[in-house]
Amino acid sequence: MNLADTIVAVSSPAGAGERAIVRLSGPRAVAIADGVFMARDSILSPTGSLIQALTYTVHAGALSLPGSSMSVPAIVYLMRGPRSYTREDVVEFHVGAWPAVVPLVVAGLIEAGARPAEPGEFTFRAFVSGRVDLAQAEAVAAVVSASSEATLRAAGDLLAGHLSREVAGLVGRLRQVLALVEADLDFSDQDIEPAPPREIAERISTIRRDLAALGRRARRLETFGGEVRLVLAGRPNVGKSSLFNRLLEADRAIVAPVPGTTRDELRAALHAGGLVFTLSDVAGLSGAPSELPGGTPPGMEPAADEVAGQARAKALEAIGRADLVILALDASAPYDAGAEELVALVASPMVAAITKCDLAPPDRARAWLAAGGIGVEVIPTSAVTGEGIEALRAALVRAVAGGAVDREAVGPVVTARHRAALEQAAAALARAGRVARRGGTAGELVAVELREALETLGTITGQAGDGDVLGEIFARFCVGK
Ligand SMILES: Nc1nc2c(ncn2[C@@H]2O[C@H](COP(=O)(O)OP(=O)(O)OP(=O)(O)O)[C@@H](O)[C@H]2O)c(=O)[nH]1
Ligand SMILES: [Mg+2]
Repeated sequence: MNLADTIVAVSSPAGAGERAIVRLSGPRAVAIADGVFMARDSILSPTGSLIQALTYTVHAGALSLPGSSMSVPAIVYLMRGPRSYTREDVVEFHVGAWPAVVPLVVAGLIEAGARPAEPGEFTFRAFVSGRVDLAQAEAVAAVVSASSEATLRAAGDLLAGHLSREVAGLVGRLRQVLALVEADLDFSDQDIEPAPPREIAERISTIRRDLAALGRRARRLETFGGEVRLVLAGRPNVGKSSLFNRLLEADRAIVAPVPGTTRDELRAALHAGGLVFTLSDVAGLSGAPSELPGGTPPGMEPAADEVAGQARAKALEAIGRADLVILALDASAPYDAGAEELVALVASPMVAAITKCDLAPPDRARAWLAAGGIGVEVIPTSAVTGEGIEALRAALVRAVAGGAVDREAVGPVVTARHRAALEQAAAALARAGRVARRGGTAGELVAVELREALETLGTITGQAGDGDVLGEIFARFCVGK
């Protein structure tokens, strides 16, 4: 792709319509357009020449195309860079959408010196010129291919830069911490007071928490109008399988009073509010989530046996690919550090279901969530009485459709790629925090992990430009966008 070329493509959808739009962009756009266009009625350019015309002007006239004796009526919209979509000079020809004429116009403009645009090249130029970032460029592709109004609204959120702004905020804070760490490294032989390791670790852990919370608030673009992967997560024996059966109104999963009853993942389709969820029941998480990048958090013991280890790996995998998680908390049980670790693992939006409310009031579980600053919607339920089951269904639908999982702040829309980057950055921060807490000579290692987190977050907006990622993203575009 040579970005110095002036490119041309049909940028209106193929098929029937009243008008077709043929778009030119690049340094010679105005000159090429002027060569083929005869203005009939040009208010803002008395000479009739586009060369002298001001930006944001509209001109009615006709195209006389090289290699054709036909004259095609056209309206020209002229937008000079940098205030255009690509930040280059852009000229749009609006012509009748006659199937025989439109290709003729494109061929004529190529004859006059333009090159056919590659798929996504207009948006790619907008990206290269800094007009949009990568997340917004992806949104353009999503807007174009949106099949429902809900998807369109979701893509609009991405296009508006909601995600990019939140990521930029985190990146700024991370840079500050990195600067502190690097200052210690660079000036360690001089007489300045280094930042205490505790403070560094604390700041890293706050950013990591906010990053995890961002992941939880985020709404997946792919789930708008599509199938939602929903996973029941919780400590063993809290009543996940009972809730699974109640939600499905069927006796599908084995329920027993001993912890560790569920081993394999069990899936079933759950229909609610016009959405189709794939609901998964998995093993309760008791041991250390050591399969995760970042290793075993302190205070979590390894799995008791081989089967339990496999069951846990399956559960973690299911939670990892969930679009939405039901966090099951037992109203009748005490709360331990394990539940906190569990919450930290979940990077998807979450709804909390407090189970067994026929045995105990939901207050303790509520207080525990509030103390941990876990801002999710909380539904008290009982699989025995059926209390809260309808409310839970409604909350699941809201979490997807309205995005109101966290009532305080509706999260940004993300794609699967963005989610993966958020998770990877969180894992790097978890490692950085652990190393930082050790203090001593670990500064260099902390800096390495912080840089990794920064770079990963940079891939969301495209600052850390990786050719493969760019190629893959723009390959999904169609010509003309
Ligand atoms: N009273 C009461 N008991 C419940 C409720 N939900 C589950 N139980 C009981 O709690 C025990 C565990 O229920 P399960 O549904 O098997 O729990 P689980 O979370 O799937 O357990 P694991 O698969 O071992 O992780 C069983 O004895 C259930 O009968 C409830 O709402 N009220
Ligand atoms: Mg179970």
